[in-house]
Amino acid sequence: MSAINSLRTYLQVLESAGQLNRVKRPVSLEHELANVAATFARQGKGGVLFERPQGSEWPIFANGVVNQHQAALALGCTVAEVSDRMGEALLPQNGIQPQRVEEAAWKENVLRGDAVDIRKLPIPTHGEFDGGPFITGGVTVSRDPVSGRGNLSYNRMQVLGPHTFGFNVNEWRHVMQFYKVQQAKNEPLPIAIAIGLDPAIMIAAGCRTDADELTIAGAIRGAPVHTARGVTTDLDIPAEAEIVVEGFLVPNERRPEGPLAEFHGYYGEIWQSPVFEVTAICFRSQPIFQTIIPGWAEHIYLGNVLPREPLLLEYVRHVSQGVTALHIPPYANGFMAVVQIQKSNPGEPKNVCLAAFTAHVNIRQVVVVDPDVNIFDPADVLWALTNRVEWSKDVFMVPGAQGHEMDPTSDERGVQTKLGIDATYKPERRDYGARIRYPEVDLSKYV
Ligand SMILES: Cc1cc2nc3c(=O)[nH]c(=O)nc-3n(C[C@H](O)[C@H](O)[C@H](O)COP(=O)(O)O)c2cc1C
Ligand SMILES: [Mn+2]
Repeated sequence: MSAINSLRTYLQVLESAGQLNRVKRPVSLEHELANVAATFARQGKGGVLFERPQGSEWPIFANGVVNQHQAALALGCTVAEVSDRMGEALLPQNGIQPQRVEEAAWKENVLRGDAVDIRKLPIPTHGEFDGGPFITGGVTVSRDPVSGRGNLSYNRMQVLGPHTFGFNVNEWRHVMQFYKVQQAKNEPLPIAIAIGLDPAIMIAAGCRTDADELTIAGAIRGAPVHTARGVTTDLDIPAEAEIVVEGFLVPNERRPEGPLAEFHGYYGEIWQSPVFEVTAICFRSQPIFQTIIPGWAEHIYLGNVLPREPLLLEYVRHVSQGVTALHIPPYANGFMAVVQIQKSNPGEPKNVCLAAFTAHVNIRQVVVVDPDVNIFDPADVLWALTNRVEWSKDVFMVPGAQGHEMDPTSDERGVQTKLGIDATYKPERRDYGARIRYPEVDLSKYV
């Protein structure tokens, strides 16, 4: 069973691992906070707790999972085990059902009716061209009106008024399916937004499954997630959340919402989105608000890295017994995979590329490397690309293949060229002997 069962216990774990940075000086919610968090992420320094965001009594946490070290801490495993741990957590038979409890700290403070004003929440405006303040790090809790099962998802929410959000939801999402069922009856869809959560729930909410994503969170924790009934909805909401915003999606109404920094690295368009009317804001005393920097490392980790590596692993292992590790690097927005293999045949790396292309539509570039290359280090991957690829022989393309419609290199229907690169060493071409290695040492012993 994991020692982490709340945001607060996770912060302790991050702090003891040197992956929590406390920012004590006042920081503006408008762009500055996002710029600081994005810089910490880019420099590999992990989580940030803004202790004094301007105009807010509540601290704000950003960068829950922005690097492989944090992913390992969140999943309770080593850096190399992350994709296998996720694979286990995603197996339906390993799911652990949530457990309902009476008490929840967020019931300590409840604002309803005229007391509701979402503009008082410390919601940052992140990207330079974002349309305004957006909740990006809240997890949507909903329920299938037909089967009654629970559901978690991420939906960005733009502040449109004192108790109104624009609520982004793509056509093929479960939440959209539930919304349409209610809309046909002209009835609202109750939802609750849980903010300030442990990483098991954050990771589970980014996964696609037909079950309640809380069962995946349970599998990651090795224990059931406790939930409590909402105060104005009958939804089962994670009891350890710092803040809960309850309400409903209005049937048959759409309003413009956007733009926002998107996962592919550009700003999206303005969408005509459902409207979320808030009926209650609940929070524990001195709560911690949480945000995800949109279009940056955590967004990609939760949406495109952790949920997808297991399926890719399954496909590449199917064609090669020699696969030793795999990573979808967050810096490539989920469009690339790096596969490490101990090859036994010179043609094997190319088969591995083909398998990765077909495992997930988003995968456009695959780089295959040897076991001596650190797939989590972009510099080492570039080293292999530079020193082990003969470009006229080791690269192949699949033009006219299907990719993601929002991939910046594909056309409007997602048609694009996939690229496979065998960046393994070819001793049959030329013998170089050993690669230079200076083993890494613990620098704290020397400085
Ligand atoms: C940080 C983050 C933000 C996301 N924002 C949205 C969003 O605004 N709209 C949307 O439809 N999907 C968004 N997604 C993707 C879905 O939330 C996610 O794929 C989820 O699994 C969908 O669950 P569902 O099918 O159960 O509704 C986001 C994912 C992440 C990780
Ligand atoms: Mn779902």
